[in-house]
Amino acid sequence: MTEVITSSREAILLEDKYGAHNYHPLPVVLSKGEGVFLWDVEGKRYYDFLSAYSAVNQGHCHPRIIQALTDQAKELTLTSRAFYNDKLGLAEKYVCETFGYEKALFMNSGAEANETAIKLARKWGYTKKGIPENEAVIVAVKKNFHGRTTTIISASTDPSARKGFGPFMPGFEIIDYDNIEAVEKALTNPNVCALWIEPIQGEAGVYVPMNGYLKAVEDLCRKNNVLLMMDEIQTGIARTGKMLASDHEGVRPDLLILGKALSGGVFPISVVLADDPIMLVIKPGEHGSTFGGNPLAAAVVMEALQVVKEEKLAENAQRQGTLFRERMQDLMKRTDRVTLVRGKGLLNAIVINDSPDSETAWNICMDFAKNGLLAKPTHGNIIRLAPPLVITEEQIHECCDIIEKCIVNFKN
Ligand code: IF1
Repeated sequence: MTEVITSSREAILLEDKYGAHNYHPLPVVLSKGEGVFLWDVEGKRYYDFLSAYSAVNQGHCHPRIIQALTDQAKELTLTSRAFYNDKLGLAEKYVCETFGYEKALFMNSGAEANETAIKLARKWGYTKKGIPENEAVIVAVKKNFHGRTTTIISASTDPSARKGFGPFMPGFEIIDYDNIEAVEKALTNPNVCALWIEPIQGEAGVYVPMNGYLKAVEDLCRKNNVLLMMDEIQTGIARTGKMLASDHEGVRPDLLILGKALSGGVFPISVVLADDPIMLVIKPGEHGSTFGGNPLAAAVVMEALQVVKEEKLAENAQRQGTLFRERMQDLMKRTDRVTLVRGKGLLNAIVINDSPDSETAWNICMDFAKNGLLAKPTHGNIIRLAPPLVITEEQIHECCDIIEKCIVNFKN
């Protein structure tokens, strides 16, 4: 590499000219990260309140994770699954013991892990539940976000995720989220093999279902012999104040789907966890991936999860999250610009007093950036606020001061 980027403007022009236009980023060009902080190419420091959509829960460039990565990178990075490697089994054991399952199947992206869960659920439906071939139905919910593949967007209700990308994969039924009766009704169809949900809907604007919803859903799945397929890609790994968001209600999914912070944001690692009667329906040759379960990923996963446990990041997310929401409640008393704060642990959102197709949330995020804090709107009137879980109480206060100042002074 000979060319070096020296200004934000240069980097933005370059991406604009040579990169596909599938994103509309905030105009900030980052070149360094450490813990809760990011720096742009001009050297300006920011608090990161996106955490790469909850992939860097452990903080940017966590020294232990980077050490594990570089140590392993010098030994062996990839063998493919045509051969065994000396790290994969250790990582499988570690994730199984951490989350309480009998088997693990590693993939790379979150979308791939969801695809894997879909295949497991369908195959289980045919071989164990006795659903007639090609008739399995997976029940999904409105406003879900599970990834970008053509199968996954077939279950999406977001026009911008779907429009122009059909034809779509059949076999999904879409019901209302946070509605127990809708689940009750949908699961009476004997061809349903799985119910597919996020315990908190991230993309929908950090939508937290009512207390007891997840437990009721789990009970209905058991009663109807339907697999509970839980996408904890964004909510898992301590983000919401417990290792899993499902833990808040003592729910144990049949298929647990994890990604993002499983690697501490170092590179894509995802996994599906299940017990033997489900996982073993897939036989050799029926599913896989060149990179899934590579020794580099195995080393990184173990270290990334150890960091979460040893640094007690779930407990910290719980504590700082409560403090954060208290500060936002105070802010709501002082301005009508913020109408709602919601979330669990350090996965939170504030709702801005404007329409979903306004640019207010975007403009507020631009002010945040000017004042040294990076966050991203989801829809025109919702701002997701999700710092790395290593954030301290003092830093939360400092960040709430920035947020407060920007919102109180904001002018359309
Ligand atoms: C993008 C959203 C967040 C996810 C859940 C699966 C995946 C994701 C619950 C797929 C990914 C990301 C992808 C990112 C934006 C982001 C996102 F706004 F689009 F919805 F976080 F809220 N399940 N979420 O949240 O994982 O294949 O990307 O590894 O730019 O698409 P992936």
